[in-house]
Amino acid sequence: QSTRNKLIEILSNNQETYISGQLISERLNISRSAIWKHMRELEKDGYVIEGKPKRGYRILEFPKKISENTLKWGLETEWIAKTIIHKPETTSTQHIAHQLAQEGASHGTIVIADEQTKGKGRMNRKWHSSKNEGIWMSIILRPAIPPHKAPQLTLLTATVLADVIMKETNIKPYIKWPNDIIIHNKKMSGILTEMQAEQDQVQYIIIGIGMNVNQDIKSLHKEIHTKATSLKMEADKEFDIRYLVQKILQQFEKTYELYLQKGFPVIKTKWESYGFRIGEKILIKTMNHEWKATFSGIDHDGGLLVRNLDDGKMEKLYSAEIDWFRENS
Ligand code: BTX
Repeated sequence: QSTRNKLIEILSNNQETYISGQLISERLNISRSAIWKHMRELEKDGYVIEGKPKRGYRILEFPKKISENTLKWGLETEWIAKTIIHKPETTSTQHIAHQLAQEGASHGTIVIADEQTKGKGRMNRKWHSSKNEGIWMSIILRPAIPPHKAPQLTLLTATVLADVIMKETNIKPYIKWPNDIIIHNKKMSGILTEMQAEQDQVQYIIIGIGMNVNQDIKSLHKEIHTKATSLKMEADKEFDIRYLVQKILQQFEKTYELYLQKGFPVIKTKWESYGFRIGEKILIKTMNHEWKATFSGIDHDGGLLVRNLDDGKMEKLYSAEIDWFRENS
């Protein structure tokens, strides 16, 4: 751990009181003038530090910038994000998370980037992840659930994101099965769940969360101009990404605990309260098939329930793309 990080840690642990230069100097084994230089460096990075003669130093404000330290400041979680890997730029946080998970990273480890150069969506689609304008984060989980239940965690995550968006913006988001968060018919957020499993046991699951936060219509990539939106575009103000990440992590931990205790039904109810176009006609696409049906909701295990328009039969699907007819939109 660098001197700088140790210094931030000492200051963070003393939020209410001043900590004397003397004490810092002893703990870090550096001179008083070195401390003073470190403090100036921290201020350049956006920390607001108060220094009082005879009393010492304390942090008044953390920078809005994302870093391991700023994310941990004030984060109220028991197990999630105890380990944070932050990258200013990376190909995909999913890549890094897979590597870390294979090397044994613990349950709750998160990987977060300011920018992704090869952000990915499902089925090798691209996920545009512009610099400092969104949340590009992967969560490593080691849940004691059978592999077939993994998709439930995607639905769970969608309710977490929807809850946070609703709370912070007062705008009601919708969830498009299985993994899109939609506002005013445009995609605001996507979830990519990837799993490593052996027969009956999940080794690890990586939940990738992408959320557009501070993009303007101009900074949205031209490929998604017409079909994507951001929190800023919807709410007409900038959001503090660090704060939002903390809210998501806290809500995720709470919801995950609830899910382990009570099972999927609680998630299902919540999901359906945000469920997009339940009761309406939808177009369903699988690898080699396309048909029309009525969207009836999700089943107790998270499967998509649809009533076939041709024969009226109820069907349950676990992987498919859904869309709607032009006449509905
Ligand atoms: P998806 O396959 O449902 O959506 C991908 C599609 O969404 C693209 O084909 C494109 O049309 C559209 N799209 C691409 N970028 C954006 C964007 N920024 N906003 C809105 N629409 C977009 C969704 O896959 C899952 C996305 C997960 C992204 C996270 S970010 C952290 C983690 N790392 C990583 O590489 N992926 C995940």
